[in-house]
Amino acid sequence: MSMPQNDPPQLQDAIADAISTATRGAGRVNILVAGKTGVGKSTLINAVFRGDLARTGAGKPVTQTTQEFTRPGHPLTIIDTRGLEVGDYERSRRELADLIRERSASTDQDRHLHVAWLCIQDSSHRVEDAEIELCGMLADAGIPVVAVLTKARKNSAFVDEARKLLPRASQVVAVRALAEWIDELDAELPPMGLDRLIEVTAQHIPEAQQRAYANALSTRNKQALEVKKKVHRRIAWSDLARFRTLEASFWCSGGSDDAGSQAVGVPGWLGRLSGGSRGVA
Ligand SMILES: Nc1nc2c(ncn2[C@@H]2O[C@H](COP(=O)(O)OP(=O)(O)OP(=O)(O)O)[C@@H](O)[C@H]2O)c(=O)[nH]1
Ligand SMILES: [Mg+2]
Repeated sequence: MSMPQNDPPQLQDAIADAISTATRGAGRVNILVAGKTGVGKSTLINAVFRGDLARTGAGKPVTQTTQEFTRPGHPLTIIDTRGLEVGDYERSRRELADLIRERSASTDQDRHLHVAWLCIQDSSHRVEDAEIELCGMLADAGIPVVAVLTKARKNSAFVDEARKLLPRASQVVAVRALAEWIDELDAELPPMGLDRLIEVTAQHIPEAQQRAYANALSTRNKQALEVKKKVHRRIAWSDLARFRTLEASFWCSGGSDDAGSQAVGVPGWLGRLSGGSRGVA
């Protein structure tokens, strides 16, 4: 396990202030953190919260299930997800898709996802199809995506390339969550980019909240419409069955009793469809 130890105090204050400003009076804000395994998602969360909340580590994948982190006094939740792994990509993708769908449709606004941090290791110098697909999946759900180039060096040359490769990402930000000792320079590079990450995230929050709310509303409306359609279909079939019974008895009785439809309550539209004019609506 590792934790950020060398954040300068002014950076810590800037992060705390930016989070407070971003979330003030805005209800809960939920940020989803996703990306390949080992790119530094959990380390980034610890850096933002200045704590040792999420388990991190080298070697094998660490974060196995979705975990939520909040900091007392801040209406911000960061959701750490299982890393996308080459061998098990389908499972991670499905879990993320389910999470996005369930959160987007939630009637509880506090569960909506407002911004996503798609983490890509800066030194990889490449964006994989899985990351492009994930970015599209998030953008399709109306969630603004900030591509975060992790473990980055200052003035990363990859930022511009990543912008081109991820046109659906709203922003690309390079960060270094941990201070790093560089032998060649005989110096320590301090953490960087965290304040910028919070700043660009904050810019998206008001719009993201409105959009998340609108999405949930439209999903609920769609669901309500589906229920309505099903009920209508059910009514139509049962009416038709009753109409057939009525029609059979009408012809059996010599075809003269036109009051029969009223007795069994055939709806007007069905009566009109069948050529009758006396349906009871
Ligand atoms: N030098 C340096 N190392 C980092 C940085 N961020 C993360 N790491 C290291 O990268 C390794 C993986 O970090 P994690 O945060 O566990 O990565 P993850 O994306 O959460 O990985 P999974 O949980 O397996 O998906 C750890 O050894 C971290 O210490 C950084 O900014 N600089
Ligand atoms: Mg992790």
